[in-house]
Amino acid sequence: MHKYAMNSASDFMPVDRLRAIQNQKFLKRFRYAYDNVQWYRDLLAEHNVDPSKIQSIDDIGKLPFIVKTDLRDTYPTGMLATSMDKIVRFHASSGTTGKPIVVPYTREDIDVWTECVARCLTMFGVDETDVLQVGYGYGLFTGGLGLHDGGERRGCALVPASGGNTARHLMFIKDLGVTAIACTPSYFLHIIDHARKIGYDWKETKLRVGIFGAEPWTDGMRQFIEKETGIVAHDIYGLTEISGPGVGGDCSCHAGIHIFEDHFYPEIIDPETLKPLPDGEEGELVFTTLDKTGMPLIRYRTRDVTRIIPEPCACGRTIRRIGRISHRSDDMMIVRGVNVFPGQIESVLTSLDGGLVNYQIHLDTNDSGLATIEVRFEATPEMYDEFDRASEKRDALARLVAEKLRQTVGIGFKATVAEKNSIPRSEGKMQRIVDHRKED
Ligand code: DLL
Repeated sequence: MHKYAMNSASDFMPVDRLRAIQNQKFLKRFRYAYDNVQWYRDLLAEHNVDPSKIQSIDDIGKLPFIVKTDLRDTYPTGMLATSMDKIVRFHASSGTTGKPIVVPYTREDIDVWTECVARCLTMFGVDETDVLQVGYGYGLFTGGLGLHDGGERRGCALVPASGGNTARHLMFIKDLGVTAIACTPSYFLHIIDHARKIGYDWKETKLRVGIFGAEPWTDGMRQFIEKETGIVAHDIYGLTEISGPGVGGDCSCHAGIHIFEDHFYPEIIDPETLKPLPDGEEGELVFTTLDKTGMPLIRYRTRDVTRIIPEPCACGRTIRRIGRISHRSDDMMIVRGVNVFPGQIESVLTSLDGGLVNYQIHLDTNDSGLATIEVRFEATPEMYDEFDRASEKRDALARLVAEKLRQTVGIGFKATVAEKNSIPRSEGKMQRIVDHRKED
């Protein structure tokens, strides 16, 4: 029996009990980090924090934040809180620049993580009767092994397909009677695209659940996926620093992501003033790990932008929800003084007749030094006749999209209908923004 046997009862515990557990775990974990990580002691000294003044979780606001660059600066193991013989695995998150963030896991850390993924699967209605195909990459990325371990704990039959080889994904879904698939939403769109090309009939499969995360995606994308394939699409959230997938997920109400608060304590802060914001207000998500022994993190700034949803969920779970991650603060583009988010652009594209299209956002500067933003998107056959490239329909479609974007965002856009299959597909996380201003 695992110490953290899959225990969905924790999702439903009385709120008072949950808060008491959080308080008790927080005090223990804070003390543990202080006692075992020299870097953390130095951080508190730098901020003149007397650890004896931290007497309950209500004092958390007195503590400084830990940010991504701290983890890079202490690469590879400067925040390790235990001896190396207790570490059983490393994962790493790929930074686009500089050193990756390396996260060491103890046996207990893997156990909590696995339990949380299994709790997510329960929430998605997946159990031992299911065949789960994992299309997240296996390796340093947490997606593959995280879903794999959690799926095994839930008792599923695992198909560890990893990312890529789209034709084989489709073949196994049919031939192995796969009922649930886990991969990035952008990779699943690619799978759908391929399925269309080969005349694949989703009705001939047993697939009924999709487990999508690791990158922002919209309700429009969910509707498209569900309509196209007949499955129910669930959202799974997580980040390497905190443990990996399964920090939270959405229940069948699809009204936000339940956070496994008995292991990860969430706060929302104003990223400018760094002050905590009340439930309901949007800001940056901050986590404190309540159980981690390898690399505990107290008040870690995720850069993900969302809000805590104060209302109880109709499913009866008492663990709180956050709104879907609309974007990362790093993904916010400032164009001619206006804040622009990829999600706004995606919602315009998903509102078009004819379904969802692959797209990319290109930022540049024109000859007069003015910032420009171009949305390149591939049209579906329903949108215009792809064989008639010079058609007025194509130009009209581009004009329509540019106008809708201008109305939604409030600045002028260039919209271009791209050649079919000219926008790169991704087997993992899709890079939506290409910033040519950074190329010189
Ligand atoms: O992406 C862990 C993961 C794997 C989550 C598989 C879900 C499924 P990282 O590579 O460290 O870890 O990236 C974490 O991805 O801070 C968010 O910005 C983004 N992200 C993760 N899940 C979601 C989601 C994994 N469901 C970063 N919606 C996070 C929106 C997400 N963004």
